[in-house]
Amino acid sequence: MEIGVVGKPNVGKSTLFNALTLLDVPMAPFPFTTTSPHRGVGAVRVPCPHHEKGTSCAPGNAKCVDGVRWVPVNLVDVPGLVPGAHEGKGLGHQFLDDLRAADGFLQVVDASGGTTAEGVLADPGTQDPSEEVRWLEEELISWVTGILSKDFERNARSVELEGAKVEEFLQGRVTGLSIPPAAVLAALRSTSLDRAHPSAWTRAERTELAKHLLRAAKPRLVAANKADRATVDAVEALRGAVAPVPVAPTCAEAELTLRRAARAGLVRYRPGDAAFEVAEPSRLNAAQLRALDEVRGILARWGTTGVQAALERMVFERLGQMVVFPVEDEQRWTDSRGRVLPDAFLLPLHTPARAVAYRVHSDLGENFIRAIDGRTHRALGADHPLEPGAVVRIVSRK
Ligand SMILES: Nc1nc2c(ncn2[C@@H]2O[C@H](COP(=O)(O)OP(=O)(O)OP(=O)(O)O)[C@@H](O)[C@H]2O)c(=O)[nH]1
Ligand SMILES: [Mg+2]
Repeated sequence: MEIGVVGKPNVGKSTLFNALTLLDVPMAPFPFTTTSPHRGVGAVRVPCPHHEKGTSCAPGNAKCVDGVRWVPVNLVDVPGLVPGAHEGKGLGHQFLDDLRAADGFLQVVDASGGTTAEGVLADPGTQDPSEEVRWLEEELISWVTGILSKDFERNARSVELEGAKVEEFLQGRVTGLSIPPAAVLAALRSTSLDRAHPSAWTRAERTELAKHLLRAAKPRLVAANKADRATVDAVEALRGAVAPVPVAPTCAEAELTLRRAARAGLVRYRPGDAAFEVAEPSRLNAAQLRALDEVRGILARWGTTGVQAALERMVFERLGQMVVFPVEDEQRWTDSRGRVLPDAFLLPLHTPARAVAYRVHSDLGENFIRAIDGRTHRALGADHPLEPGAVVRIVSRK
């Protein structure tokens, strides 16, 4: 699972990325601060089932804090895109190829309307953030159209000659874009393309197909950032204008301030919290206290900074993921070394038991016999869909 953080320049993509990953990639109030993609790891929260066993857990991959598991999610921060990027404007869109593996896009916009399409600061309220949601989709479409179209006619003709299936041909074209076969079929069905004659498809028709491919396979969520400078009405207007793409207000700068202060032990704050406490006021200077006061005002107005919530909506709502806890002992919920609930994996909702086994280890998938539900102790067959929060043992040959 990987999420691409995308958008026009200077809207706060890197700030949001740094807040989520606690990395330190450059941020600045001008466009094209980021010139190449950065990868990092954020985390989403789920309740840890360890309390059901009346014991604590021993997490390997996903830390547990106060009964909450923080499950890792990969993130990619890319340079800003400008309208016309596919024609080489701004930094072009070559770097989008680093988003091939992304399962969805978190688009950061300046909800305060204070950044031009090219990322230059302007007076708040003078720019319309819904515009960038529209044209960013167009840039993504032309990127996918380009990938789809390479040597298209010649290849399409040989598909026709060989009588091969057009959906398999298309799947081959978009391998590496991590678009599942079901999405290719769904996209094809949404168009009225003549499946028997792909070589006759025009560029416009391939563009239409790319649009449906993106809609079927790459869900988007808009982070209405710089919400500290935006009005609730502006965020609502944006929501209305970009529906059905959902909008989540965020204050990336405030979240970054809080997470860094918490890491330094200056405040007590967990991402997603509606409040924080200053741990040691004497260690803070006047400027830091002022900054924290400002953050307090933002929390009072918006509830939270919205950053953690935006990531979680993306992962759970848009990408339809759930968390499963594989164990080796279904009674004690331990691995072979006696560690309680060592792993927490993100998987698509209702993933069948055997696919969960494959995710743990390909050997377990290949030699799958059955799974055992850690709560009911019932045996589950290969196709049995798992529920969010499932604790499950995989039984395999050897
Ligand atoms: N007021 C306000 N400013 C923010 C917020 N988030 C980021 N900024 C500021 O916006 C400016 C741009 O932030 P970056 O994170 O560098 O933006 P970017 O989208 O990565 O920019 P490029 O890499 O140039 O495309 C910086 O001055 C940030 O401090 C926010 O929530 N509120
Ligand atoms: Mg950046």
